Amino acid sequence: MTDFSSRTDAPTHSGFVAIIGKPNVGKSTLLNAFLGVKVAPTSPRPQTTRKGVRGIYTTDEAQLVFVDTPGIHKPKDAMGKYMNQEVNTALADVDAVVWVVDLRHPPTDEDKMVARQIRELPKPLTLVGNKLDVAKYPDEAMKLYRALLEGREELGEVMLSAQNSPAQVQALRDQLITELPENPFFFPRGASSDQSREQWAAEIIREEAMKKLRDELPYAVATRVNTWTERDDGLQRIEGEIIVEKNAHKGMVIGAGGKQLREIGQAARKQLEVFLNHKVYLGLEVIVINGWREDVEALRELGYE
Ligand SMILES: Nc1nc2c(ncn2[C@@H]2O[C@H](COP(=O)(O)OP(=O)(O)OP(=O)(O)O)[C@@H](O)[C@H]2O)c(=O)[nH]1
Ligand SMILES: [Mg+2]
Repeated sequence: MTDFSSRTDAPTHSGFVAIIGKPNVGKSTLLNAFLGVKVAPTSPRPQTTRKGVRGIYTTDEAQLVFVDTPGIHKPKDAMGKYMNQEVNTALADVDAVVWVVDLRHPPTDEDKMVARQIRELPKPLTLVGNKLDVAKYPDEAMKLYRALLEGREELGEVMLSAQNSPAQVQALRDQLITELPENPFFFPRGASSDQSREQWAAEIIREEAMKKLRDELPYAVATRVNTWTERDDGLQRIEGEIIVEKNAHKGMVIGAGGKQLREIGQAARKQLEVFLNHKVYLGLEVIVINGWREDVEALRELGYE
């Protein structure tokens, strides 16, 4: 393992913390808030995150690597199985775990599934009650979530809003840093994520597609960025694909007169321009890979491996 920590002689601390929970509770929003940078896609739809993305926060002496994970759920297809597998891998690899719950509601069966997976895990665990800004009975809800971990000792606990309470999010991050083991850094100091820029841009495109599409379509879509070139004047020329699983979906994504595809492209381009601080040309094409969600080979080809 390369040691990137040779800036001072002081011992460095670093480690991995998984952010887990059922779909849609705000895990990716919390990851982005921890870092102050948009690393992961977020959307009002459950099962937005598909792959365990690492987001990296580095100080002079410490490096905290968060692993954002897909929401734990009952899988319906090969994609869903892959997603739950990503959570299991993350749980096995990390030094500590943050369990995010939605304080607006009492626990559901999915929360119970999550609790069963982590209750006896011999790793530091923090229960994060999220969406405090919109919860009517946060204390009561928190009590019910806590009860799912009965018998579990040394539980960290905090209620916050990943979206609206940066001070609490930073306090939690700083607390997690104090618990890191002594280690060299795993990533270079400047890195904010383990994704390539192409993977990151593909996720932004997928986020916008998921927000715009209806019914089953958001789940039938994958995205990929194939080429990215920079012009002399700084313009970023990005060519991407939206992959659907059957021919009939193609027109539904493109929309009448190409309107919907144009809207997805415009929204994604705007986000990319904000984060890259450059003008972006985004070319999008819709292609069909038959039944990709059920096809392990196709999943691998699309980066879900
Ligand atoms: N009001 C409010 N909304 C939030 C908060 N945190 C997240 N959300 C919203 O909750 C929705 C889901 O957020 P995500 O971060 O995508 O949730 P997730 O847990 O990563 O979801 P999956 O990847 O699908 O498992 C989005 O619409 C967010 O804007 C919060 O603190 N308050
Ligand atoms: Mg997510």
